[in-house]
Amino acid sequence: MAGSTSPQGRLRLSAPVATALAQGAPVVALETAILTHGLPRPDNLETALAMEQAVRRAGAVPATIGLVDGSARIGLEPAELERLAFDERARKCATRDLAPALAARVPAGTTVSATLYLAVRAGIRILATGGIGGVHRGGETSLDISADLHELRRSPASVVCSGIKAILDLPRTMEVLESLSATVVGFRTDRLPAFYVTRSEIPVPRIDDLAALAELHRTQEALGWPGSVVIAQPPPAELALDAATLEALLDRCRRRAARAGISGAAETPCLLACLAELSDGRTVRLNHALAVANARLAGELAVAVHGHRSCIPSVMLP
Ligand code: PSU
Ligand code: MN
Repeated sequence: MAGSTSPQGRLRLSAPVATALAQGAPVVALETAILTHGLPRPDNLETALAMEQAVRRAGAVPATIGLVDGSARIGLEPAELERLAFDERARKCATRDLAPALAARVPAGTTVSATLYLAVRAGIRILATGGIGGVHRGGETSLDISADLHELRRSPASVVCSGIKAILDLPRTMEVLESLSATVVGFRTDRLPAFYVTRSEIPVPRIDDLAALAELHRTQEALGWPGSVVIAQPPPAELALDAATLEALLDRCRRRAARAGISGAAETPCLLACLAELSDGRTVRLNHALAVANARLAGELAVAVHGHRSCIPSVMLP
């Protein structure tokens, strides 16, 4: 079956995603800034493919979102995904960059903000990523605050992540999330995970089972809530870093970034790349593992939400 295209051709759904959405089957959106700017090649492609596979294994359909050939793809084809993964020109696209990147027909990986915006417009309400953006350290003066936070206020979805990236200012990020009325919960944890670190000091409401997550998702939908729920799952403990080790590495990376004059949208990719180098690739393995685990949980959540909606008695299902 062919995919579907919006009248202006700007939003293109792949055939599997279009079919799944038409049938009301579970679908999970996946972002691609992690592919173009978060991980080194070729691990980036491996991670993106493994995330898709994890969603499929959970029984849902992955919709990896990115910009290719002047349109926003909701469900990149494998060849497009590969092209994006190795394209040196690929931009990092947040919400405000969507129209300029599409108009100029430049390839781009979409951040959580742009992915969330596109996913919700396509009718997808569950998204998985590694870690969301937030208030950068020093953000109280630089005002470098990720557009992810604002999009979490305005696009309704459940966003499965490993909390907020540890390179950021976590307490201030939580304050902004509260001001923006974005709901945050911990999956099997009562402390906010910090991406490379399993837990921070910051308390979060704890949810222990999938059925309760699905109920929360449905309740936000029933309220007509305009924003998202952030579901924070700790990264796999066997690969996670302890907070002190991370801070020591980060200190060196920050000094390096400052010397190179790097700030703004380039800061997150630069710090992630530096941490990968100084940790001998451990953060890359960790990022891969946590992203895949989040994709799996998002897939399971999509199936749980969908299963509940079905009006077919379960005894009649094969
Ligand atoms: N998760 C990862 N790696 C990443 C990102 C998330 O494991 O690179 C990306 C997401 O796309 C997120 C972005 O939206 O980093 C935040 O960038 P900034 O701080 O510039 O808003
Ligand atoms: Mn920024």
